[in-house]
Amino acid sequence: MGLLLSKLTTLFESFSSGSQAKILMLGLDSAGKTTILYKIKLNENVCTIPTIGFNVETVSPVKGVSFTVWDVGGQGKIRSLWNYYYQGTEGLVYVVDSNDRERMNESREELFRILQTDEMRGVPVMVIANKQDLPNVLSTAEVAERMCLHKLTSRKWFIQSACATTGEGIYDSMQELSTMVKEYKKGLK
Ligand code: G3D
Ligand code: MG
Repeated sequence: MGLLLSKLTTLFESFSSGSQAKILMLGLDSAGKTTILYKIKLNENVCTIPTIGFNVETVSPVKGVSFTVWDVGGQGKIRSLWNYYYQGTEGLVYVVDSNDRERMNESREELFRILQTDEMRGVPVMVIANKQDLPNVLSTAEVAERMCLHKLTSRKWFIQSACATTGEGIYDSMQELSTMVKEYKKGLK
């Protein structure tokens, strides 16, 4: 087991503090979600459930933490199905391709649309500014600005720069997410 995975195992043990934590990881296609999922998976069971135009990837709970992943954007008719997966979510990881200037607006619109739903009220958001290894990408601060993250006032949020292919920034993002989720769960009690 690599260093990242062993650190994550320890983190996830404390993450859910003995109970479950349900995390969604969303973003436009090609943002890097599947790459991240494989970096953080602690077992071999990434399972893809294909439905028409809508592939959901899940990692069964590892140390009590489960991840559910799909591509957002497009697919008008499919959206109503998403609500089912929103229920009980305790943290959102939203992955952005820092190199995809053209779709930054679309990515922002999708994020805000997701967060508007009742099920996602107050749920903390970890934005991952991914692909920071590529030349001439938007900086993390620029991604935050283009994504209008300052408008997220009724929930905790954090932005982390990352390179999913090397794993850089992934542990830090999970640590910050863990802190936010614990705080959120305390507030629900
Ligand atoms: P998705 O699941 O959000 O759709 P993927 O995205 O994880 O499938 O990643 C899409 C492509 O981006 C993949 O390339 C993947 O290797 C690449 N990628 C993911 N993260 C990074 C990163 O941090 N830096 C760079 N340079 N590339 C990244 P392919 O070529 O396999 O389609
Ligand atoms: Mg994918």
